[in-house]
Amino acid sequence: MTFKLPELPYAYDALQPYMSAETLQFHHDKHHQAYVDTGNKLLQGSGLEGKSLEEIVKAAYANKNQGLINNAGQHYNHTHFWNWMKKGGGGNKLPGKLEKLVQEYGGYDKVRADFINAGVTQFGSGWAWLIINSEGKLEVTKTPNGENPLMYGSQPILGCDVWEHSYYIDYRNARPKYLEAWFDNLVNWEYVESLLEKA
Ligand code: MN3
Repeated sequence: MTFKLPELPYAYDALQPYMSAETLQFHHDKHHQAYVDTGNKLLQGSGLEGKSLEEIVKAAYANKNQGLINNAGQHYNHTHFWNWMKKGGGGNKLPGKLEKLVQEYGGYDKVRADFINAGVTQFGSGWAWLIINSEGKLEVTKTPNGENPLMYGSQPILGCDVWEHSYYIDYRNARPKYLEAWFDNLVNWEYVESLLEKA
């Protein structure tokens, strides 16, 4: 495959005041575009050209191809990240399958607290995640830089970008405030549920 920058599924200003148009313009048009462009260069001659994005991400990690771990990983992460947000998102009304897994985990408040804590405690750049582990249970994890849970054999169903480029314009250094606002006001739980169907 050739990586291609997807369109945002909403207008640049749709997520205000929780994420500004300026942040989305830089984050989508500049940062994600750079991962796509660099990823396409690195894909040439890698032997992975015909594979799906998910297969490329897993193979990059297995082969210790650091360039593709970074850039294919970030292309996967951001392609989902735009869909993990929506105007009027967040809140504790969850679709059915997800609600069941959340209750098994210990409830919405525990998921929220653990997810925010994962993002706050990821040292430097990276991501906070909700994943489905190999036993089919919900788990909260975090990964550094461009890595993601696919590389470790789990299915990500929700991820939040905690690189500074995702929040510095709107929140400066206040990563906890960003994570709380993101979880409470932006998460697209229907998209999370749609990934569960595939997990
Ligand atoms: Mn990012």
